[in-house]
Amino acid sequence: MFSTKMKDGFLWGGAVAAHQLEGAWNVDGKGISVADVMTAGNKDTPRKITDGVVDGENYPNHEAIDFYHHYPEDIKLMAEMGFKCFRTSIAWTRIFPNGDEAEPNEKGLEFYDKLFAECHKYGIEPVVTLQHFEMPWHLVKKYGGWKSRKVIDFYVKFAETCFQRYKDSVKYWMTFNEINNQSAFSNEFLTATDSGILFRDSENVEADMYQAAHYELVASALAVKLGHKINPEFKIGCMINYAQIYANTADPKDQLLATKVAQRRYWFSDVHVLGAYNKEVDKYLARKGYALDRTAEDYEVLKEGTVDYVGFSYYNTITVSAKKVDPDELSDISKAMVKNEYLETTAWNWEVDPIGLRNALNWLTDRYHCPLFIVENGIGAHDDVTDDHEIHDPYRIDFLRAHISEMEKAIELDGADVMGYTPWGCIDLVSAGTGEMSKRYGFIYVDKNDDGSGSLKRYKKDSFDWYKEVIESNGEKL
Ligand code: BGP
Repeated sequence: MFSTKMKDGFLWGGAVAAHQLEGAWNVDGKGISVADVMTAGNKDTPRKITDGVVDGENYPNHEAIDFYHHYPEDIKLMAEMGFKCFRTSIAWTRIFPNGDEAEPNEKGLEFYDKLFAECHKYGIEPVVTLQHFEMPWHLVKKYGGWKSRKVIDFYVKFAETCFQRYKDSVKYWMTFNEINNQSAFSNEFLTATDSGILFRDSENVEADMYQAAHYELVASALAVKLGHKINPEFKIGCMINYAQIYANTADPKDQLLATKVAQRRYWFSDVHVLGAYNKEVDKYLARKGYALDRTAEDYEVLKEGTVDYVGFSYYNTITVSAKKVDPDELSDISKAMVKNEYLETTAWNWEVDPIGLRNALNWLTDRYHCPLFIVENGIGAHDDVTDDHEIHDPYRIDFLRAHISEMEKAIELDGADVMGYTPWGCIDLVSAGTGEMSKRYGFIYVDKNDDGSGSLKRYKKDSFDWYKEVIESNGEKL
C-alpha cells in the first residue's frame, strides 16, 4: 500500500473560464469576444460563429451564470468546500475591449481586483489563464486573429497590464488555454477559439494554424519573460489538452501512427517547455512547403521564455488506427481516431478512462521533467433536481474518485510531481463545446436552462460534500 495523502500545499480547487460563467458581456465597457458571437448548440448541432452579434440569435455566454454579479456568493461556497485555489481567466475584452487600444479599461481591471480580493479573504489562491477561448472579436475581424504578427504585441500588452496590476494578488498564471486543440484543425470551433481563425477567411487552414500557433508561442514566451521580471515569484505555466494516444492494435503501423499523432498534438508543449520545435514537425512543415514567418529572433525568444510548469486538462484518451490514415499521410489528427472498445462513454460520447490520467502523468513527467498541474478534469452530465432542491450525482463522484485515485498512484508509485488538481466547472456553467447549460460539471448547481430561463439560484449537489471531505483529508478520503 502507499500513502494517498498529498504533500502540504497541494492546490486542491476548481476551474472555470471567464466567458463561460461571468456573463455581463457588455457591462462596464467590456468588448465583444469570439465567445460572444457563438450561438447555442448541442451534442448533434455545432455552435455557429455569427458575423458579430446578430439580433434574434441565442448567445448563451452573454448572461452565462452571471458570476459577474454573483461572485461573492460563489467564492463563499468554494471556500466552504475548502478550496486552496480557484482557476479562472481574465476576459481580455474587459481589459482591452477591442484588443488594440492604447489604454486599458479601468472598470474591467477593477472587477478582477475585487474578485481576487474575495478569493484571498478565504485564503484561496487565484490561478489565472490569460487567453481562454475569448480573444477580442475586433482582432479576429481586423487582423485575422493570430494569423497576424501584430497580435503578439497586443497580447503582450494585455499580459503586462495584468501582471503589473495583479502582481501581488496572483502568483499562478497560464498563458493560453488548450493551445493544442487546433491540431484538429478541420473543426472551426477549435481554430476559432484557439486562434481566431475562421474558415471563411482562410485559404489554407492548416498553414494558417501553424503560423498562428507560432505567433502564440512567441507571445507566450515573451509574456513568461516579462512576468518573471515583474515578479520573480510568479509561476507561469502553459496549458494543453492532454490525451494519451493509444494505438488501436499491436500492429506496428498503428503504433507508428500513435507516435506521429503525439508529435503533432504535443509539439506545442515541446516549444513551451523545451523552447524548441520537435524535429518531426519541422520536417512536416518543410515537406508541405509551408513557408512560415519564423525568425531567428523568434527562436531565441522561445528558448528564453520557457514555462515553469505544465498545466493540462484531462478528459479522455485518443485511439488511432492506421486503417484510417497512413502514418506518412497524417495531417489533421482527428482523421486518425477510432472508438476505443474498452471504454465506456458519457452522455456526450466522451470516453471515460481514469487509468489514462496515470498514463498522462507518466508521459508528461518523462518528456518534460517539470511540475505538472491538472487544471481541468470532470464529467459533463445531466443532473436532476428534487422538489427539495437536492441533486444526487453519484456518477460525478465515481468519475472524480476514480481519476483522483489514479493521480495519487502516479504521484506515489510513479514519482510524478503534481502541484494541484482543479476539476473543471466546479460551478455549473456554459459548455464551451456545445453552448449548453444542461451539460453540467459542477459541485454547485445553477438554476439556468438551455433556453436561458431559470432563477440563477445556486444549490449544493451531493458531490459538494464529498469533495469537501476529499480536500479536508488532503486526498486520503475518497
Ligand atoms: C476544455 C475547455 C473548457 C471546458 C471543458 C469542457 O476543453 O478548456 O473551457 O469547457 O473543456 O468542455 P465542454 O464545455 O465542451 O464540455
